[in-house]
Amino acid sequence: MEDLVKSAISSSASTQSASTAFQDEEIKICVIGVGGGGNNTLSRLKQLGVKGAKLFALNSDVKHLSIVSQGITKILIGKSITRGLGCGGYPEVGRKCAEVDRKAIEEAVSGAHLVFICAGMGGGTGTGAAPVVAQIAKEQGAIVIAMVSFPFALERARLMRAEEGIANLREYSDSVIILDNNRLVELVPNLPMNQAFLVADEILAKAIDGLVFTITQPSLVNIDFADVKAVMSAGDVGMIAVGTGKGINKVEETVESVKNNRLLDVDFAGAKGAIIHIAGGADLTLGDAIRAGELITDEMDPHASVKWGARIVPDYQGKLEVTAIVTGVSSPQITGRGHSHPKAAQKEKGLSDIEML
Ligand SMILES: Nc1nc2c(ncn2[C@@H]2O[C@H](COP(=O)(O)OP(=O)(O)OP(=O)(O)O)[C@@H](O)[C@H]2O)c(=O)[nH]1
Ligand SMILES: [Mg+2]
Repeated sequence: MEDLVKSAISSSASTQSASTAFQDEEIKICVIGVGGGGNNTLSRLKQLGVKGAKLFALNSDVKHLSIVSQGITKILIGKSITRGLGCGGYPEVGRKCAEVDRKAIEEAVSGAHLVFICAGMGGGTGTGAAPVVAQIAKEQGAIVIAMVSFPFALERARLMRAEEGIANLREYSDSVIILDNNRLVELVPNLPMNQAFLVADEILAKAIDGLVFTITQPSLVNIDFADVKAVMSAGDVGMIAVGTGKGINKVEETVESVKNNRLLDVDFAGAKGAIIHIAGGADLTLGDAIRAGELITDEMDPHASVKWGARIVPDYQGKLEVTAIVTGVSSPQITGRGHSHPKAAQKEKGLSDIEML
C-alpha cells in the first residue's frame, strides 16, 4: 500500500508524457471517464502509458475538461443545459446532459467489445451520466465494466446519491467494481482527502491498465477477451484488492497484502469470479505467478471463475505487484439499502451465473 501511495503522489507532480499511439487491436476497448473524478482517473491511466484502448473524457464542465491529459478525446455533454458549468451535484441533470448528447456517446463506443466506465459516485455528472453511458454501450453489444468510487462518509449528502447511481449502473453494466473511499482511510490513516483521491485514481487506473495490457499486448500470461467476458458477465458488484511484496518471500508477502488491502469491506469467500493481474520484474517466474494466483483465490467458492494474467515490467526487479478484481461479492452496506437488482434476485433464488447469461 505504501508503494501505491508514493506512486500516486509522485505522479501528481510529474509531467511524464505517455505514448499517444492507439494500437489498432482486434479487440476494441474504450475507457470513458465521466465527471471530474472519472476524468482524473482517466488522466492517470493516460500517464501510465496505457496501450490498446481509446480514451474518452465526458463532462458537463468545460473547465475541468480543459485539464484532462492530452491524447484523450474530450466530449462536452449537456452544453445546452449547464452552459458548460457542471451539474452542481444533481445526478438528474447529469442524466439529462448525457441524454441530449447521446449521439456523441454512441459514436465513442461504436463497435467496442469492452467498455470501461470510470466515475466518482456522489456528484451530478458522473452519478447521473455514467448509467446512460453504460446503457448505450450495452445496447451496442459491449461488455460493460463500471469502475466507480464510493464517497467518504464525511461527504454525507452524497452517499444516498452514490447508492442510487450504483443501483442504476448495475442495471446496464456487466459488473460494477466499487472502490470505497472509506477503506482508503482505514488502510492508509492520516491521508488528506486530496491525496486519497490520487490513490483511488492510481488503483483504478492500474487495474484498467493491467487488464488492457494483458488482453492486447504479448504478456508472460495473457488474459483474453473471452476470459474477461466469462468473469465479468453478470459479475454484478465487485471490488478491487491490491498488494505488493519484495525479496525472497515476495509471493507470500504480496498475497498477504492483497488479502488485507480490499478496497470494499467484503470477504473473498463467496466471490463468484476474479481476474488477478500480476506484474513483476524480469525475475518473475511462471511458478511464482501461479502460486500467487492460487493463494489469493484459495478462500473463494470452488466454482468461482478465476482468470489470471502476468506481465513483466522492466523496473519491477525483485518485486511483485498484484491487482485483483473480484466479482459477485455482496456488500449490504453499499448496495443493500432498498436498491435491489434483478441479477441479485436471481442469484438469491439459486440460479447460477451461467443460467442467467
Ligand atoms: N477517484 C477520484 N474520485 C474523486 C475525485 N474528485 C472527487 N472524487 C469523488 O467523486 C465524487 C463525485 O465528484 P466529481 O466527480 O467531482 O463530481 P461530478 O461527477 O463531476 O459531478 P458535478 O461536478 O456535480 O457535475 C466525489 O463525491 C468524490 O467522492 C478524484 O479526483 N478522483
Ligand atoms: Mg464536476
